[in-house]
Amino acid sequence: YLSLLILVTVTLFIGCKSDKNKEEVKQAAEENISTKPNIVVIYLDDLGYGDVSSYGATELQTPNIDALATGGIKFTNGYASSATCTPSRYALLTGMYPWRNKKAKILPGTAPLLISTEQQTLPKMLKAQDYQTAIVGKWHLGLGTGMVNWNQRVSPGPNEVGFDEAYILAATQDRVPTVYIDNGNVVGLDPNDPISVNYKENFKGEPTAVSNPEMVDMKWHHGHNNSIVNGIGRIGYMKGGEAAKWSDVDMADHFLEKAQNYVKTHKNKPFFLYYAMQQPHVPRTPHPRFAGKSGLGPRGDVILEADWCIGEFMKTLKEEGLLENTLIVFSSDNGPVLNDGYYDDAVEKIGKHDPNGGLRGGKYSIFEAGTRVPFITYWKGKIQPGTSDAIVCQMDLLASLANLVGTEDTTTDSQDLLNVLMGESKKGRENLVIEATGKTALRHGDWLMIPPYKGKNFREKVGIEVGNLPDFQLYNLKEDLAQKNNLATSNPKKLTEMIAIFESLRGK
Ligand code: NG6
Ligand code: CA
Repeated sequence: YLSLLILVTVTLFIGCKSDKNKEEVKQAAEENISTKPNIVVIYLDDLGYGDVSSYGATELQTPNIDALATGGIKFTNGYASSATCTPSRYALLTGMYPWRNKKAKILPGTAPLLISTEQQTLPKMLKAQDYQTAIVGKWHLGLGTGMVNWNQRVSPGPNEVGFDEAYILAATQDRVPTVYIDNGNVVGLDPNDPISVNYKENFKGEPTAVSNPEMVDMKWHHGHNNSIVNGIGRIGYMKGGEAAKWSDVDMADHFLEKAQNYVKTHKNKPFFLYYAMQQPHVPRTPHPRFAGKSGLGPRGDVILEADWCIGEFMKTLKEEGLLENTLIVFSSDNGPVLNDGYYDDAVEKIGKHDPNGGLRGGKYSIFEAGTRVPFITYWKGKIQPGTSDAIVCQMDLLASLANLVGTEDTTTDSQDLLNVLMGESKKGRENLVIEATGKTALRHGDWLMIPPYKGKNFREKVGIEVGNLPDFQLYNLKEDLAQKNNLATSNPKKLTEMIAIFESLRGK
């Protein structure tokens, strides 16, 4: 009896103790949840404010992006920093206004790394807080220090500015080199078939879209007539690297798989994943599963494809038990364009779809459609769903996420808007200077002021009004979202106030 009693007591004691341990582990896990969630930035390329059904698209359904919007905060005044890719990505990763860096403009595939290895970056800040960091997808921030040898490890690059892991396409899908780069090394490169890249002149005897139009399946409209890869004329010349060339139609699946694998293999410690998708930038090359599915041509098809990828990615987070412990930020690097250099039916099949969502301009434009983009924060169980009209900018992620993970950043232009991103406050930015191909403008409250600019207002090839007008422009965006009524002469008081703020931020 006695030994039985002892046994029971001991068992009970151990049982209690292990319960207590379990409780402690659970508590620690919960604390971890609130202080160090995983962070995923899902970033599309050229997706417009009106390209998502939760932002008003009716001709196109994006159920997976909508699930983020309806389950999280849908920002209606969310901005990229710029109306083109490189500067927006620069601001997203460094927290700095891109117009402070003269080199922050659309880069060729041979451009040196734009971010200084000394600079503060979002992944560096998170790494210092014990995060694992990775980029999968489009980089377009330059690589190396000039004269890159693509047959050796290419550096400095993403690994040297804060990413532990980097699986990237160097520039854009329409630019050479058309190969994936894994932590600096070209994937699948045959050393007997070295890669050479040149943006000024062709390699002797190599076909181009001009010399060999019969080799081209997707006709070029403007630019995009240099080297031909997979039947598509590209920007820039490339020779060699045959086995390493990517398959355009498989790119979405390829990046998705990399993103899913990263999550699966890094889930035991907090991670930051920058999932930079290539859609719907040109060339629009949907996988055959999506070709023809939108009725809007390849541009619509690749938006459906991107939405599907996001759904699959979210499934992985769920299956791995990470959904309640992951903050997701969804956005786009700049606004929409239909004809960006290829005949791909984007213009012809647009029908009633309005990628601008009622905004004026588009990609390359200082008008709203250039920089105002879908912007969503989602964190299951943590963010209460809602809509916010607070002004937020992608550049603010650095300081906001610093606060989230228990540190701060006061060295950049990034503002700590964590409580706005979490839906706990609607007090966003007071001022924001937006940029478009060298032009800047000021958003302040409901107002937008564009200073006079020389040059053509209408970019004919892409069919977009970029905002160059000889006089000051002043719009009240709350009353006039489409920027139809220039109030610069009728409201001189506001204009003077706006100019003063603009000059104090930008310098005269
Ligand atoms: C432009 C390209 C355009 C696109 C853009 C960059 C031509 C004629 N046009 O110069 O097709 O590649 O650069 O887009 O070459 S971005 O989204 O990466 O900024
Ligand atoms: Ca872009």
